[in-house]
Amino acid sequence: MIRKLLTRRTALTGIAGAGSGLLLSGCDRIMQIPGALSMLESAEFLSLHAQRALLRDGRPLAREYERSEISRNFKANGTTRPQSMEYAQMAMDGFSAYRLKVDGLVARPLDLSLEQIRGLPSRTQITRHDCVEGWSAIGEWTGVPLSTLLQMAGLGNGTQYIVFHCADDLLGQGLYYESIDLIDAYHPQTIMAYAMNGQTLPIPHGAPLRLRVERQLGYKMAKYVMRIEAVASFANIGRGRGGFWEDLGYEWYAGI
Ligand SMILES: Nc1nc2c(c(=O)[nH]1)N[C@H]1C(S)=C(S)[C@@H](COP(=O)(O)O)O[C@H]1N2
Ligand SMILES: [Mo]
Repeated sequence: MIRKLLTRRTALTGIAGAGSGLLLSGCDRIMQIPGALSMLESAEFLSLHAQRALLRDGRPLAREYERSEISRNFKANGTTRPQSMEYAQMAMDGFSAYRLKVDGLVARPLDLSLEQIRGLPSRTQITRHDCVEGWSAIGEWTGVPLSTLLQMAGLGNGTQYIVFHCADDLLGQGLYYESIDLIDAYHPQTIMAYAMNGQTLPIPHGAPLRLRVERQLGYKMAKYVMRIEAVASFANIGRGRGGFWEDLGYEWYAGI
């Protein structure tokens, strides 16, 4: 609501700048309360309010399945082992040197080991993965809710998207990446998974950490995530369409 006010205020200021001046009443008065603007612009503000507002959006959960419905063969698709030396070295040591970075428009950038990530409250869900290529598979995923990480980092006001930077270069087209909006970022089934079907996440499925964003198609679910970045716009990332496949023509919103 306040974000709307801010947007409206910007719009009103714009109109005023164009010569009106008459419309600067209600919203702008709020901005004249000493400290209001700095409070609104503070990094803590969005994490509190975005969370509340987004949790209220009423979007249903994706269907969850029974253990007995888990697919015996869950295809691994796209990259099944990143080629870089850095990744190979981390994998050889059981990812003990892995660090997840959370940065961009955040108050407290994070730099977390797998151990620290596994120590956070977790969520387990059995869901169906649908690939745009026409196959589906049911798997059990355990990980930390993305909302927990975003709360720890304190999203800055102005954040519109969360970007996931991956370790793999696919098809010689550059590093895989993806982005989602804050509604999906705070959705309770959006997790950073480190386990699949009760086992440590296998390399073909994105070890050590991969995104599950259960109301979208498979290509949104970034594997081999190294860095999570809060941004106002993804125009300057990759080729500017919000993801690896999006840059090659797929839809940014891949809802199912
Ligand atoms: N980093 C990375 N993430 C990725 C891909 C990829 O090639 N690299 N492929 C995507 C596609 S198209 C699908 S269907 C799923 C496949 O996940 P899976 O290998 O666990 O089945 O990962 C998605 N995330
Ligand atoms: Mo896919």
